[in-house]
Amino acid sequence: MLTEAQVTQFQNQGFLVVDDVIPAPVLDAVRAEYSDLLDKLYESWQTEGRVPDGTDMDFWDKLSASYAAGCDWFQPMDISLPGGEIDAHCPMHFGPAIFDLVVQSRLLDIVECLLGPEITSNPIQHVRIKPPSPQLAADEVRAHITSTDWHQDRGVGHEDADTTDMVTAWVAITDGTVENGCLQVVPGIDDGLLPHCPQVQTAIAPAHLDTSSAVPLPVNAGGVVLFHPLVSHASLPNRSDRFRWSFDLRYNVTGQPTGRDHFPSFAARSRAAPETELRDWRVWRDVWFAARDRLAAKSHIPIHRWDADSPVCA
Ligand SMILES: O=C(O)CCC(=O)C(=O)O
Ligand SMILES: [Fe+2]
Repeated sequence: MLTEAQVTQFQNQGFLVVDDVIPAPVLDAVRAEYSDLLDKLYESWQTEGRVPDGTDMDFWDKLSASYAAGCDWFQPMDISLPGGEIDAHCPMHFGPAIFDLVVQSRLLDIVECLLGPEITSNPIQHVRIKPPSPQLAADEVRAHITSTDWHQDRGVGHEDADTTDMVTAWVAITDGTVENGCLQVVPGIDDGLLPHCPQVQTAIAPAHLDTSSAVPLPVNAGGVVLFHPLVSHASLPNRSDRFRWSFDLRYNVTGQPTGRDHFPSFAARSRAAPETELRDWRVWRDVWFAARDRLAAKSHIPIHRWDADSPVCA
């Protein structure tokens, strides 16, 4: 639950940091689920002779070794389809522990204070496990791996969701610190959607944002940063010697466009019709894999609306 002061802060500033939201056992279960997943990925890469022997390696060692070997763990660990062409074999991860996080009652209680009691789990959601900067490949540009450029979350969905009541919940799995690349924000809800450009990442067009008032948003593991979809934010680079791990989840008022309606969403909470809430992680997994099959057979649907040739992007 949020206090009135916290709700007011969110409404005025467009963001809010809340400590100690996710219970430790829920976090630990997510860590264990991802560790099992990486063990399996690593084993298959080792069998293919692509990575060194992992016998004495922990989770972080395996992430480092596979990244250095050019083996991609991001997409197999992500809780979404990619924005690019969708392949019928594209890996994703949906399991019981990450589902428990997405529908965590303490998290939904907070979201309910901001959106009301009819809450849909929005499909714009990602895992971000970010290596220390020196480990990054020189050509690494992915916002899920390296630092994230300035953007508004409204800008990463389709136009039909421009008036959707939505909130981003950025959940820290490791502590997020200034050193390891926590988020930063320009406080205040912008009047509207700023122009974005599909350059290295989809980011606010050059000279359309003054970042001089930007503030970093450190938060401990288990804490959550909440964002209004029109607040401008980015992440700092990871200058520490450890990985930084977060999930960004989004929720919107049920019945409104999600901004990626070709991806699956589900009722996470409904006070009016509790029987419509999704409670089984296997159904969640199955709808995503069914969406993959359906989308792989169709022509590509771009996830962003922005045009690199637009004059603001010059
Ligand atoms: O974690 C990051 O680097 C960026 C996250 C973000 O932009 C978001 O949660 O909306
Ligand atoms: Fe964002």
